[in-house]
Amino acid sequence: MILSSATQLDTPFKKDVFEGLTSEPKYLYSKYIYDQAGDKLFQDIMALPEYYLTNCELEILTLHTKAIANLFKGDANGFDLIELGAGDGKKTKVLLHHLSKNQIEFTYKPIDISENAIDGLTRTLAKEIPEVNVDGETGEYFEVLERLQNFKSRKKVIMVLGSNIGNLLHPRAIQFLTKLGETMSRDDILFMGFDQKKDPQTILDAYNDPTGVTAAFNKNLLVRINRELEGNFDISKFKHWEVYDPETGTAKSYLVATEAQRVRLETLDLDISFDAWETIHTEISQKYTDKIVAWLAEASGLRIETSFTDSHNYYKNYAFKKMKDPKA
Ligand code: AVJ
Repeated sequence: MILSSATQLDTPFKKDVFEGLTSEPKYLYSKYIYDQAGDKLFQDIMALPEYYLTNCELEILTLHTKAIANLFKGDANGFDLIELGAGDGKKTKVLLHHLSKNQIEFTYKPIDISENAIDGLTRTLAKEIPEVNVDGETGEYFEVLERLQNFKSRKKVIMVLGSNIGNLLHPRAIQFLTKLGETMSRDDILFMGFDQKKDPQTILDAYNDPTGVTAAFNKNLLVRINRELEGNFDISKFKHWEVYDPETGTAKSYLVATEAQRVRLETLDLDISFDAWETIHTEISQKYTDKIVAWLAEASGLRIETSFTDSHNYYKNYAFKKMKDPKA
């Protein structure tokens, strides 16, 4: 595993893949699943009967549209609605419809890592709810945080749906929430979805569907590496594996090598060897309780203003505000 001097790790993707596949144990970051094929596979996941998260959050936004809109709406100046990881905006549209029907003044600013997603969302919104002011942008969570500082002239609502925060281990989640809090003024709201602890079987099933959509989603990491880094992963020699720890609430995804093998990544001039049954850890999807969310909030200088849940209590959306007087 010697990197020739000619090989440049000149993009975050190259650097992260190199580091992840030369580490022990091996890992890859789940954010790299989302290229064009990955976006499509995630759409397919959201349509799976086992993947309850999307429907639960849609139910919450539908049942509580009015209360949520009232929480969001500012004074006569209106507000900016900034959504991180907007995706196809299916759930958000419920809110957007209500806000525009009630002539509440706001601008919708969807931000997503996928340019694809933003282009698609902007197009469908122009058709479906043309009254809404849309100003989309592409970018990653942590890099977008800087730009949020610029929204200070009126109330802002930062929205992160889909339990996307679940991809972060607690220390990183606190870092993320703290940074979000630093961009917030007193009346601003952070509105976030957190998937809740529940029957462990329900959670395992959601990440291990019998039709193999989730497996294909996970394996898309290898497909992408093959395409973008001239790799020769034999996808059929890796198996999707999911575990869930009901104590910590952490679901973890792996790709497991079903036999010993070598893989070459031409672009990185890198040869990687796998023992039989060696793992690549690819994703965590954290599950929460009120207690854990309250702890995360407190550690981040935020407080829970209110929360909304679905009819099964599977999922919760929390509205946070800045803590009144941190450290008092
Ligand atoms: C989009 C990160 C919330 O972790 O539930 C779905 C991604 N991974 N199935 C999740 C995902 C496997 C999803 N998030």
